[in-house]
Amino acid sequence: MNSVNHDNRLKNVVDCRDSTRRYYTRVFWNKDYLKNAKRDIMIVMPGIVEIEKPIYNVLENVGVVEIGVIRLDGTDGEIRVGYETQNQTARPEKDFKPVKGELIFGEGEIRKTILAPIVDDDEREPTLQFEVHLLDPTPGPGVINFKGLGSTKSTVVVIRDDDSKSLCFYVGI
Ligand SMILES: [Ca+2]
Ligand SMILES: [Ca+2]
Repeated sequence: MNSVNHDNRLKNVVDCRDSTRRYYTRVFWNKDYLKNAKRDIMIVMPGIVEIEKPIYNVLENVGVVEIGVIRLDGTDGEIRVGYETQNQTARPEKDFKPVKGELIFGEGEIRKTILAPIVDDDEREPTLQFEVHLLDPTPGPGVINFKGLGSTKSTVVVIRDDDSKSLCFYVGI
């Protein structure tokens, strides 16, 4: 249970768990504020946001990797989250196109996608990888108690080469 002092309309904010062990939040408004309010209890559940899978395995010729970003444990109000690719063994522009941006989840929206283009070449290469990170989770106007990112804050995109079959080895007798 957490007391909240930064907003004098609020009496209390209580973190709860439902039968599926998901968190939600009940917000109790002050009586003074409630003189003109219709309900004495509002449930405000902006949820959390995280990447759908911790790893994406793709072939080099996939074209574009579609990375799911999901909103869990509530869909009240608008929330925003930034994203950015981070190089590892995969080289920007040569192996993948770096992307960076912001996703906006409107009220009720539970899934967005990040599109990360993969570069197909004719070279034989080892398996390469890069990461996609979520950053700067931000509640929209009027949204309180946004818990930000869930446990899967980043993902690894593993790119397998598709050119090795063009290499032939002949063993002479
Ligand atoms: Ca190729
Ligand atoms: Ca290749």
